[in-house]
Amino acid sequence: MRSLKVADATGGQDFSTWALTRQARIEQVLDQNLPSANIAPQQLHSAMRYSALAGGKRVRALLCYAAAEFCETHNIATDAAAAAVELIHAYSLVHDDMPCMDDDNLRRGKPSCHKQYDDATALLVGDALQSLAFEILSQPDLCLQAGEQISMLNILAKASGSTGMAGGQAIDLSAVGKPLTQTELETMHHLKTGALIQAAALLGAINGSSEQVAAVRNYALNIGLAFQVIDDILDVEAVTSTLGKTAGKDASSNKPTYVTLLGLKHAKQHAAQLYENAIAALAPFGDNARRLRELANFITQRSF
Ligand code: GRG
Repeated sequence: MRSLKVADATGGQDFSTWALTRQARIEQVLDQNLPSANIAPQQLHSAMRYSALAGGKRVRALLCYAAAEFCETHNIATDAAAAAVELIHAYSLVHDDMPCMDDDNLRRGKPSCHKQYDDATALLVGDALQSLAFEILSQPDLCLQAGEQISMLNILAKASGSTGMAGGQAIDLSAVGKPLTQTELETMHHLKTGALIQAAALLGAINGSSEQVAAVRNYALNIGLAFQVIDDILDVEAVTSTLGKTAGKDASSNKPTYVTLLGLKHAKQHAAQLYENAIAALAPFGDNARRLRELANFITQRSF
């Protein structure tokens, strides 16, 4: 896995070490929860593991862990929440790459799921990863109050569904070749990318005070959008080998993006403003919010 390189200016455990530890942890949690490829149906289980393991920056899991540490409540339920969000994310990438959606052959530096296996398997992989996410988060032994656990399930379900990620994807598919206003583009990305990013942070903050939860919500709203603006910029500026997915895909698919709408310079300014908004939301919390700030920095400075 590629490491997240961000200089540590404040002493203590640097961000890279913090992130690598948690990336290794989420990899282990996912590995333990995904069915073995030796169990029938072997091909489906093999394809689920292929799509969900050993790849990706694990930004959503890191957000979940950082928010839990911010609220000083990191526990077994945080691992379950982080895994559930990463599984929903993995499912969305598998389906997004299929010929009926974005039709991409490369994901995380490897052939996308439907290329490595076939379309029917990829469809089932997405379905099964989504179900597994909810299975993990609904386990009865997570040491949570029932109401709290239902709230977590509700957060994840809403963020994934037609008024969240799936709805954003529907708007995205219907927007190809059409000019969108900045407000329309923002609504689409709040749903498609932002909703799950916000859910990741809110699940981590499930035991936080109302002030902490409000700050995390505001932070994640801004950083979720910043994530997408940077994604649009990288699609133009980065190369396929660095991204691990096809660069220049937005332009070749005639998709409206922040770069086509605002131009590269203003898209970068917009990302910087969203980063500032995210940091401002954490202002009252001093060093307790350090990891959230560092993650905001990573998300907006990343090169892949
Ligand atoms: C199919 C319901 C459904 C939804 C798909 C998330 C999504 C919606 C499509 C992915 C297309 C895309 C490239 C969106 C841009 C933002 C994004 C989610 C990028 C990929 O996330 P990263 O960079 O990926 O966190 P890794 O591989 O690091 O996990």
